[in-house]
Amino acid sequence: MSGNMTELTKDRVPPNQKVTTGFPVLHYGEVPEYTDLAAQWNFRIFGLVDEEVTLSYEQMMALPKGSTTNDIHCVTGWSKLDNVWEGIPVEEIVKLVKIKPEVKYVLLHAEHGWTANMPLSDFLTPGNLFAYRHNGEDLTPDHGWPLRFVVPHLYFWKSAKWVRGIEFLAKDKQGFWEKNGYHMYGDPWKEQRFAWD
Ligand SMILES: Nc1nc2c(c(=O)[nH]1)N[C@H]1C(S)=C(S)[C@@H](COP(=O)(O)O)O[C@H]1N2
Ligand SMILES: [Mo]
Repeated sequence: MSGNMTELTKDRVPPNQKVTTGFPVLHYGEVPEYTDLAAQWNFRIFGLVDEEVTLSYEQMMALPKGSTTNDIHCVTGWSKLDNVWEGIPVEEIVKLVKIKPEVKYVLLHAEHGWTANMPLSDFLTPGNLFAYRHNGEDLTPDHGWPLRFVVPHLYFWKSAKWVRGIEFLAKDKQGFWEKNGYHMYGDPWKEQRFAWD
């Protein structure tokens, strides 16, 4: 049985990744603490849009819900298979603004000024989600509560924890890890770990 399992999972694990059953915590900086989300939290959709939108936590949670399943691949070498995420599908958020035709990239903004970039088409990929639950439980603060982005097909560093906004851009702009040497795109199947890969 476990032999079969190995065969089955082999195709799901990109080169030089090891499967873990734990859920490692990885980020730069402090885990944000909130005592009152109504007062301390909002979500801003801005950049090259006709009219920018700011949502309260309550407005965000009132949007239609969805779920997605992914295999996490962290650039540091661990993979965690079969994660079920519940949250707000990316298309429900994008509906709230009119994106200008020249938009080609997105920069996600998280707490403490942390950012992550990706092409617009990767941001809009069906299955991407602004998540608040993982495997049937509310996200813990360590893993990005109250809200984190999940982009299943890229290395997990693009899945911004404590996400607070979306900026639409015409030109690509490095995010936090990208400024620190990580790849601009981050395809785990092509091992795009670092800028020079
Ligand atoms: N805001 C923020 N989001 C972040 C990071 C970060 O430093 N800050 N690190 C990224 C990295 S490198 C990884 S591997 C995942 C880790 O998510 P986890 O701690 O839930 O496993 O979060 C990503 N999202
Ligand atoms: Mo990572």
